[in-house]
Amino acid sequence: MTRLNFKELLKELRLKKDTLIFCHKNPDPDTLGSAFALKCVLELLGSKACVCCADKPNPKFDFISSPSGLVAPLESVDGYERLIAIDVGSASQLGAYSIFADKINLTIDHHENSSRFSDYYEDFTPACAMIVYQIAKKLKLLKRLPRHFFECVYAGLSGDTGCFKYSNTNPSALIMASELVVSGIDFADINYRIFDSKSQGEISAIRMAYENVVMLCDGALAILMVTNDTKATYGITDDDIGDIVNTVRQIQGVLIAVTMKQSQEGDRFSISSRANAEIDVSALCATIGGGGHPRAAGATLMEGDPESAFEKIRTVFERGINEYRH
Ligand SMILES: [Mn+2]
Repeated sequence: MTRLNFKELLKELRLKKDTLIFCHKNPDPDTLGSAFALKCVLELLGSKACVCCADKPNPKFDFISSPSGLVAPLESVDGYERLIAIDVGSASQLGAYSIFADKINLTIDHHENSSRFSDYYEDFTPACAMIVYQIAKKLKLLKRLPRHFFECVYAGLSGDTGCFKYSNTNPSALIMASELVVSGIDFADINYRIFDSKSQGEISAIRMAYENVVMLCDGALAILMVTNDTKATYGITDDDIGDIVNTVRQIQGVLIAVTMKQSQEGDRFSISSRANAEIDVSALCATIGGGGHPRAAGATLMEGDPESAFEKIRTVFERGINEYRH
C-alpha cells in the first residue's frame, strides 16, 4: 500500500466517484462523525457518497447519521467506484465487513500502533474528524458546507478527546473546537447526547460494573468481565455496555481499566482497555493481536471459556502494571 501525502489525498478526493465510506465496528462518534462529514465534502465535490458500518450504532448517535442514515447491511460492494475506510485502524476493525477489506481503495486514519493499514495516516491527531475538517478547509469548502458537517466534526473531535478531557487533547484540537463553536452549532447539546445522557439500560450497566469489577495489583488494575449471563441477569444489551470501560476507569487508584465483553455467540471476548498513567495499553493489546491508542486500546480474544479468558487478560495487563512500577 502506497502512502499518500495530504496533497495527493486531496487530489484523490476531488475525483468524482460513486463512493461508499466504511466506519469501524462498534461505531463511536469519531468514526461516524468523520464518515458523515466526509460524505458532505464528497457530495459538495460532485460525488455520490454513502456510509456503512458492520454494526448498528447506539441510537444516541443517530443525530450524526441522520437524516440519510447508514446503508442497509451489505452483501456486496459492486457498483461503487470508490471504497473509503475512515478511522479504521486495521482490516479486523471492519468487523463483519472485513470481507471487503481487499477492495478498499483509500483509508484515512489516526490510530497509532495500527497495522499501518492506512493510505493517509496522521500520528498524534486526536480525532479522525480533524483530518476531514482540514480537508474541507484546504479545499476552501467550509463556507458552503451544511451545519450538519460541523456537527459531525465536533461530535468526532469531542468524542475521541472525551469532551476535551483526555491527554490527547492538544492545542490544534482546541483551536479547531473554537472554530466549530464559531460556526454556530449547538455543542452543548452534542456533548450532552454523547456523554451525559444515559438510557435505563446504561444506568443498569453502571450498577453491574460496580458490583462485578475485580480489583487486582493492589487496586491498580481493574478488570470487568461481562458474560452473556451477566447481561441477562442485569437486563442489559451490548449497546448499554459500549462505554462501560470509562466507568471502571473512574475508580480511584486504577492505572489500567479493562473490560471483557463476551460475544453473543459466546466464542470470544471483546477487550477494551484504558490507561490512567503513562502505560501504553495499545502495546499490551498488540500482544494479543489488538491495537489502538497509547491510553485507549482494544483487542478480540478468541476464547469461549470465561475463566481462561480472564486469566489470559489478567496476565497481559498485570505485566503492564509491573513494568510500569519497576
Ligand atoms: Mn478515532
